[in-house]
Amino acid sequence: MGFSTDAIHGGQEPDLATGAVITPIYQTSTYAMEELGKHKGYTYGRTTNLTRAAMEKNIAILEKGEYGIAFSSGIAAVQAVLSLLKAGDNVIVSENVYGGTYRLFELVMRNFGLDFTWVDASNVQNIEAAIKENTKLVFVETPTNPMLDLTDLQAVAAICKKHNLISVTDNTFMSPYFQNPLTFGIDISLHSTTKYLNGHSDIIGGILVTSRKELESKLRYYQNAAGAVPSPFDCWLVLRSTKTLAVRMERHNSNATAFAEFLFNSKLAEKVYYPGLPSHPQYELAKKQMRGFGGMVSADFGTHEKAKKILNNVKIFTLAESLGGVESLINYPAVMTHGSVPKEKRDALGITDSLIRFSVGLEDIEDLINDVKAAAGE
Ligand code: P1T
Repeated sequence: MGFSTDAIHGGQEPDLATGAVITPIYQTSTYAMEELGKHKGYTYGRTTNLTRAAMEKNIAILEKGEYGIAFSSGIAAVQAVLSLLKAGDNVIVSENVYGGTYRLFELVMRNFGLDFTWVDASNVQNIEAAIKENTKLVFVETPTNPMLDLTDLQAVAAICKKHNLISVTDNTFMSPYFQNPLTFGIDISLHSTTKYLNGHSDIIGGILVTSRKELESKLRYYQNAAGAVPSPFDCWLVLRSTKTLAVRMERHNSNATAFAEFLFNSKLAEKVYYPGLPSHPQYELAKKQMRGFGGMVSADFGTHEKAKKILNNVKIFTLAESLGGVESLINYPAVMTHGSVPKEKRDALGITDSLIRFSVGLEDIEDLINDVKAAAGE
């Protein structure tokens, strides 16, 4: 089936009780047993919920995987990945990831005996060179938040297979519409469903997708054991939203491409980061492993004053954390999304005091461009 057909129908059968075309919100914490030990496959809401199961299957299909395991936030999904490890294990991570992922790894999970090695994963040789005896997992975000660096997924999967490591990709920025890590041999694809999958800035959620049964069993066990599950209503909102994922992503992509070209050509910004610009150092890789370039654009405006002027004066872009919604957001990574990353590390990555990240939404592109022009005083 094509992507949109799967998005609209995948994982969703008319309701068994009534024939309702739309999967109902099974807003229940528990299920009646017919007699001791006899039930319909549903026992307790944390363990199983039909709305959640439909959403998990739907996204698994879109990611070309077998199993979806949903969590109450993207970060809870990242945490769940770490449950596959034990104290003393090492994880190799792309050095630029969402600031909350950095915070969880370095400032929380290191205290539990996990070891993290940060590498520039835009060159996969750095990953192979970093492998130690205790390395068990490789975690890459591609494109990265907020620098939009890419990692060659096929190469990462090959390295992980050779060294018997679990490979994980945070695919949040691309959504399953533009990139499917499992098709390159990656073991687990991760999403903050808060972003493009839900797309309307009204829930917090996360999901892991895998085709490896033994990983699914462990992650499913952890989902119930640790209990960071999404509510039935939130699952229903995501399920409703994936139906329009294809049309939304097409528009995010065309708007962001036009927006990045405007920033690049107008010389308003000193540097523009967008994988769809031929000037992006990994443009060829972008065309190889992604079917589009997404809706995220970052730009360095040279001075903090110029960046601040834009951040404080835009009218259509909203100054806020998050991304991937229908409305355009503007973010200042140095103190917002990446405030937990030490300044020296931020500077080395390019997350300067003059960097702005744009989540380009679905508004009319002329309005978005004019908004930034006016805010910059041009
Ligand atoms: O916010 P939450 O649903 O917990 O997702 C965490 C997360 C994981 N991975 C990536 C790539 C992300 O961007 C995020 C969350 N990011 C933001 C809130 C942000 O503004 O970048």
